[in-house]
Amino acid sequence: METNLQRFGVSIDNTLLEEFDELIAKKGYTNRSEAIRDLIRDYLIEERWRTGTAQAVGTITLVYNHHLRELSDRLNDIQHDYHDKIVSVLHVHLDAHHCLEVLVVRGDTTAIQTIAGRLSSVKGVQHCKLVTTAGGNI
Ligand code: NI
Repeated sequence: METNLQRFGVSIDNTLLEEFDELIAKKGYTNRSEAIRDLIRDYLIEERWRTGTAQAVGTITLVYNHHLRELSDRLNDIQHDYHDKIVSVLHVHLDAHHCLEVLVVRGDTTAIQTIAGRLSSVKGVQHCKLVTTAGGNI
């Protein structure tokens, strides 16, 4: 066993463990340890985001109707306000009316959440989803 690994025992209700085992099997885990490690990582990342102190990376996905008056300009203005946090933007013309944009964002979690909040609140944005990760430091 590697020296930086620790083993610990967990007491858990039978039913809960059975459900957990079924779920992780469906997801393709071959053992509980890896599933539990992933859960702990997710929990830690979520907490870093919640407290707003961490540096992180993420994506913001937007879907909007580009025919709405001034909508594209509003979204563009907001993105320029955060030019130092937005690493890259992918724009896809979904059909004759709708656009999809994926923004790769990097910075402190508070700023990233503010960007997503401002973009999602623009009238005419049909969907806005922030996906966050820890930027390789977990
Ligand atoms: Ni477009």
